[in-house]
Amino acid sequence: MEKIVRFSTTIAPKLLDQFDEILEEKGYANRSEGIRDLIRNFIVASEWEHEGGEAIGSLTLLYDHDVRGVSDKLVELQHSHHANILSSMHVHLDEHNCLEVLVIKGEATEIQHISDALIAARGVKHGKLVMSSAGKGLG
Ligand code: NI
Repeated sequence: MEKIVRFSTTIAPKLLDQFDEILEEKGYANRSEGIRDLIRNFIVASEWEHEGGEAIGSLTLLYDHDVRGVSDKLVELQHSHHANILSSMHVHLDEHNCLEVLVIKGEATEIQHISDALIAARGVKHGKLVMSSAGKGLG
């Protein structure tokens, strides 16, 4: 296991109380764990702001398969980016609604571009990209 370091900081008591309340609500065992997650989120956000690095995103799409052409369009878009789309899962939610979750790898701007095109397709009711990390740069 990697060596860990201890550091101290100063913070207004009210801000710390608010932080502790949220940690408790979310079930964190201690402040350190919460701070580590905040720092990792900060690093991942930074990775997405800088071009060139490898990132991972998961895209959730909700669409009505009865809308003419939507299924074909989504398949066509995914095939044209097959090198970036590592995996996809399709769930038939009911008689009309489909849910797809795609795992997309590549440069952040590339993932954003692919996701935007899929979300913008006619018939897609909701789409959300979760911007994550390939993990190598995270401690
Ligand atoms: Ni379906």
